[in-house]
Amino acid sequence: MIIDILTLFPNMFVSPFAESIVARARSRHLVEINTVDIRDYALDKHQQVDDYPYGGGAGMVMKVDVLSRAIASVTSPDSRLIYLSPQGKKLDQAQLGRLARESHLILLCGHYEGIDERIIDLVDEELSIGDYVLSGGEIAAMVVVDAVTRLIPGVLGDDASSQEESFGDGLLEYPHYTRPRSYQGLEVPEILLSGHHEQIRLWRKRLSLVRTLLKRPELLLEREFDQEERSLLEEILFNREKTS
Ligand code: 4GX
Repeated sequence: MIIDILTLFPNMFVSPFAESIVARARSRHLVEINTVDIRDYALDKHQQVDDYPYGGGAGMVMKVDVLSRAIASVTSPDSRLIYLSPQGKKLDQAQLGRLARESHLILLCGHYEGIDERIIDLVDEELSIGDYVLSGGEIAAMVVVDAVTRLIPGVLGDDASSQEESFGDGLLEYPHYTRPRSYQGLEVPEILLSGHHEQIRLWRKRLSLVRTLLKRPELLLEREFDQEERSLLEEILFNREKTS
């Protein structure tokens, strides 16, 4: 996948994408991440990228001609242009799964009061990372790149680690433990030391269900349950042994 990021602050992306999983995915050529400095497409002698809003009011608006040239410089037949904004559809793991199947994403980072509305006509989709106001789209773009990259086939180990964890299957993660077995009187649950893989799997599934029920019950409404999960939920809710 190719990801082009259009920004006035390309330096902001250097270290976040030079570390950890994203850096490794880049060096293995599983993802190519480029930043484009929008200011390079301001052609006047002051390299002006923003201007006063028509109609008056506070703040500045990013200029349509500058943005349009910056976008054209990276557009390809299969690129998808995404504008990060609080007015967008809320990002979730399902949206990310969809983005991870694209071959070329262009992320447009707005600043000031936003972009000239005429650019919205060129945008394929508007995405929000949450209902709060950032000072620019850069950090939102970093969130998208990080969360999409780890879904690209081959980026994580070939185990089920991207699917198994929180939200991958619509439930919160079960608790994890590593050595030492006993720490200041706090013990690792006995079942995890037992070597009974099937019982461990069921214990983990039960704890995922309990956690989700207690911490994020609304997630359960968006999810279907298989027979095993129904039986575990019944056991959790009514303290009964599993029936069917
Ligand atoms: N999820 N921001 C966009 C510029 C802006 C201002 C007004 C449209 C209208 C954000 C978010 C976010 C800050 C990025 C304002 N655009 N982006 N920027 N929440 O808060 O994605």
